[in-house]
Amino acid sequence: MALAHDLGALAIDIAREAGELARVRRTEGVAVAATKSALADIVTDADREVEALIRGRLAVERPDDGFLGEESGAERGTSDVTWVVDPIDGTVNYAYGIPSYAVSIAAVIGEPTPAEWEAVAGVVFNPASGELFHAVRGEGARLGDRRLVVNAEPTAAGALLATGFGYDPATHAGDLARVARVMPLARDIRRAGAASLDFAFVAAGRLDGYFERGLQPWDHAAGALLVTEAGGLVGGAGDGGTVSSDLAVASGPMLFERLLTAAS
Ligand code: LIP
Repeated sequence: MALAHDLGALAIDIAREAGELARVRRTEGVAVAATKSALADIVTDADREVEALIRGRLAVERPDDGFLGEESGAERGTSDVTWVVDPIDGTVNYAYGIPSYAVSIAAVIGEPTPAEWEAVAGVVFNPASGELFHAVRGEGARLGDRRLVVNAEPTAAGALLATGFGYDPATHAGDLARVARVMPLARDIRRAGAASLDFAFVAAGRLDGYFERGLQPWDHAAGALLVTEAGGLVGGAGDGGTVSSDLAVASGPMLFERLLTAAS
């Protein structure tokens, strides 16, 4: 699909520029601009500045497309393409200076909701590590130029799994109960603090699987495509087929059903 390939190339170019801005602002010192859904749900001036850069580039390059961003909201376009953007995923890591955060940009076609859209291109770029994960539908997932493949199944020691916890303390008991239900599948659990990188690490075989409740569309739009283009499966609550705020699950094919059942 020539369009998807072109959208992917544009996403990479913009992600690199946006990531460099985020990296520079981090070196200059990061200020919390506001809190959102909970005291722990922060937004920094850099989040807003980086999203403005991304949105501005897209307005020039793809003026008819829609936009759905964590910080500046949604705007429908007149084309069939919507850009789903988390300018700095792993905001709390970013604010604390933990070098595990990413610019996440996805191009989707169709209705701009996770249950309806088809992601056709995605980029997850960690400017602190320089690692740029990218995928175009039908063309595979890559870290730089290296093709990515998920772990088909965990070793006999169990699965190395990642998860996360919501910003609202009232959700922590349920999230911890979910970890307890999943633990019999695991050799260990990682909590890296950036959903897009968790998906990217599943795609790269650095994790056997990932599960989390409470993700927003911009947290998973690009990362889920990385996983499926690397031969993995993604899904969530209900029929298990769609990632949503109720539940996100991603893994290689042999683990997926067990992980989805335990995490549901
Ligand atoms: C974050 C996710 C993380 C999750 C946090 C938050 P943000 O996104 O990447 O996996 O546990 O609650 O949703 O807020 O840094 O863009």
